[in-house]
This record gives sequence, C-alpha cells and structure tokens, in this order.
Amino acid sequence: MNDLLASLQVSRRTILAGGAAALAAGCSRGLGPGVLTATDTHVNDYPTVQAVIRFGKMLERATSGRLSLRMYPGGQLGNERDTLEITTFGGLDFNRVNLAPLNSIEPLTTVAALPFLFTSIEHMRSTLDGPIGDEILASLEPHGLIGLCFYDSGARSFYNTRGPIRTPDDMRGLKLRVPGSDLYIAMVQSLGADAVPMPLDEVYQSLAQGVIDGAENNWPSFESGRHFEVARFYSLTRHLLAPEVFVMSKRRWDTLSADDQSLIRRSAKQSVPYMRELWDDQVEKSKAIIMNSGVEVNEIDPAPFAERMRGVWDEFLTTPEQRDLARRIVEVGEPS
Ligand code: GTR
Repeated sequence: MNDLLASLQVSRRTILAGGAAALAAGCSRGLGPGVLTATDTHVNDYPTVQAVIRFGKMLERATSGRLSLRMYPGGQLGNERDTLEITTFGGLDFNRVNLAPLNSIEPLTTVAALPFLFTSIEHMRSTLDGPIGDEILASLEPHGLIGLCFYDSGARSFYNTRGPIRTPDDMRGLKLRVPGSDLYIAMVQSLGADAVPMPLDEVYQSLAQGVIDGAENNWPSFESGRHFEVARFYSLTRHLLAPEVFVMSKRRWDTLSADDQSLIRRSAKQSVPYMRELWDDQVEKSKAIIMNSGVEVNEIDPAPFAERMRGVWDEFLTTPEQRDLARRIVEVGEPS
C-alpha cells in the first residue's frame, strides 16, 4: 500500500470518528507538492475515470509537469459520501461523484436529481452545459467544494432477480438497493417497494445472497458491477437522468494561483465532450454484454411511474429557490 492510501485510510477513520481538524492540521500526503489526487467509485476503464485521467494529462501538459494527477479508482478510498467528506476537508483534491451524495450537502443539487425531470439526455446536456448548470456547480462552494463540471450518467432503471417490472404494482414489496440519499429512498417507497440504502460495492454480494431483490442504475453500472449476472430482469423505467459531478476541494483550490484555477476550470469543461464520447460508446458495449447474457429487458409505460413519483417533487422541493430552479429546468425543454 502506498503512503497516500495508508494516510487517507487513517484520515478517513479520523474523519469518520469526528476528527476532521486533526486531518486538516496534519496528514502528510506522501506525494510531491504538484501531485493532485482524485478518486472515483468506478473501475479504471469506466468513462468517468478515464475523463478525469484525461483532465489530469491536460494539466500536466499545460504546466510542463508542474501539476499532475494521481487517480485512485474503484472505490479504494471509501464510498462516495465518505470520500466527499475527505475532499471537503482537503484530504483529497478531486472527486467524481453522483449527485446523490451531494443532496444532503446542498439543496439545489436535489433539484437536478428529481425523477422524470429531464425528458431526454439532450435536455439534461443542454441544461447543465449552460447557466443553470453553472449555478448548481457554484452552489457547492460554501460547502467546501468547487463544482467543475457535469458528466453524463445516462438513465437509471430498475433491475431485479424476481421478474419483469411492468407497472408500479409489480414493485410492491421488492427490496431495492438505493444510494444513501433520502431522495432515492422516497422515490423507491413511492413505488411501493422497500428501499435499502447501501454502498455500491456491496450490491453484487447482497443480490447474490438474496439480501436485496434488486437495485437501479444505468447500463454501464449494471454491467461493470456484474450485477446483471445475478439480477436477470432489467425494466427500462428511465426514472432518473441525474448527472455525475466532478468537484475539487476548496481548501486545495484556495492555495492555487488564479492562473492554475482557471486552467483547472477550463480543462474540466474540456474533458466533458471526451467523457460523453466514451460514455455513448460504453452504453452500447454494456448493453450488448447484458443482452447477450440473456437478461430479460423490457420497456415500460413511464406515465404511471412518473405519476406515483410526483409526490417526491412536492416533498423535496421545499425552498422557493429549489422550486424556481425546477421550473427553469422544465422550461429549457428539448433543444430544437
Ligand atoms: C453510478 C454512479 C456512481 C454511483 C452509483 C451508485 O451510476 O456513476 O457515482 O452513484 O451509480 O448507484 O452508487
């Protein structure tokens, strides 16, 4: 185990035990001063990981090696909630996470994670590429995080070990894993299923042992976690088109020159088209692997699902700012 990994694992325990100040005060990184660290829950060849690695190469090239990036993929430093906390306190420089773990940190992020909000990938991309996306990214700063860009995450749908889901009634009583987020718990409960919050890396085992009946995710995550080997029914509800987010620790950010800061912002945005290219390709590859393995995939009528989940909007849009943001996102609509 290298020094950073060892020190972060100590730091993580320290943070989780409530000792953030101790970490901020002193954990030695064991890396050179220009080496920036990044983490991701996904394996090395996943599009988000490759996009962040590409971002690091851009920094390295632009600064002739003065800055570089060291990626820790595969969730080796902990789950997204824990690594986000470490990032906030400066134990890690960059983090690529889903919107879900940010929901309890910043209410505006909840809006972009509402079910059936984005009507298509194009709607999501055009909204988040513009001022609305920048506004959500900027809302993270008071929480110790610099929001750099959004990456694609496709559409999340339900998979399970029992049988095809065609209507919300088919979900009654199913035990479905969700990421640790109140919004996800409410979404699944609104459909009559039991929500089981659980880190991603425990899903395969839990499906295999029957601790849960299913989960929900996009094609690449369903495939790369090998969940499809156990959950043989994938029902295309496409209830969530929430994006991934790439963030930086504000503590580290504040130590950088204005030039380096703008290089980082620019390079992150420049990594987005590359990520989307990899993403579109990965969706096709994952789809083929899953279909060829004989998983039963079915289309559904989204209307009754959207109808039941509508209550979640009222429950989670609690401030005027959130309601206004939701209204503006809906108004963006489909790009012409
Ligand atoms: C994936 C996402 C991860 C993580 C995961 C999960 O689609 O890329 O960041 O949130 O889902 O369900 O935990």
